[in-house]
Amino acid sequence: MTNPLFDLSGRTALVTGSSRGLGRAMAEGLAAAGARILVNGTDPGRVDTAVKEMRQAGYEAEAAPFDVTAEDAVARAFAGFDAAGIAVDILVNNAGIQFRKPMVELATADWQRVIDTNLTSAFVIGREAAKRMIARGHGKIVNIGSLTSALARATVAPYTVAKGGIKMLTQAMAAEWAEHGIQANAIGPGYMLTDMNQALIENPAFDAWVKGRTPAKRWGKPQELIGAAVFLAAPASDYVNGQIIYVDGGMLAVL
Ligand code: GCO
Repeated sequence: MTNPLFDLSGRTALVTGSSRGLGRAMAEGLAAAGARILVNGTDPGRVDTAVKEMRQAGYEAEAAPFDVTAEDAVARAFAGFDAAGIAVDILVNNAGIQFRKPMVELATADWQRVIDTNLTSAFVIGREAAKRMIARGHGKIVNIGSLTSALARATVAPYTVAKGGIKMLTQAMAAEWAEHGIQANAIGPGYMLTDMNQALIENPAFDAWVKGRTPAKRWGKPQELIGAAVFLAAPASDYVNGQIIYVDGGMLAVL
């Protein structure tokens, strides 16, 4: 029997960047809790494959391919949801890229691309979702931050600034939208086993540093974000707002 506090049946979740990686893992976790998933990514083929695989697993999934950095594409996507009678009850702002380079060598265009993808998109999509959630009197927004929402690491400045911004955007969303029945919160993943981190995973020195610096002495698995994602998407978190839950093996808890 499903605990109604964690039951997402009848709810629709838009998970940006959910054709692979952390987004895909969270999308499948939300689907297993009963949600219908709008699978997003910039590559329609990859999105269609993810939808097919999720349906084969017995989940409810629809394709929602659009570029999260293109404001007109976001507007068209939400107009399409409206026209199809699809209410986005849960928004997971997960889409993100990484770009590692020392700041003195970093082109402004590369800085801007990371900020646009990892931070501004969460504002633009959050605004479109919130307009509709306010009208309905309820909604859940889960922004995906990072350890770098709290601490900086050299050579990933734009990512760090964007993820620090995600933490404060989450608090700003809570400030303006909590009274409308919207709970806006964030998840801060630790060092996770993802394609984005493959170069770090394969680097023996970095791998040793992560395992030494993390109290759990290991990298995290994408599926280990599902618990926090379902909690923040479900009725169980109806009085939680503006918070960030770090799923990091304890890294931020210790020196
Ligand atoms: C890096 C990594 C990190 C992790 C994650 C940590 O280069 O340091 O990509 O940014 O991906 O965000 O929380």
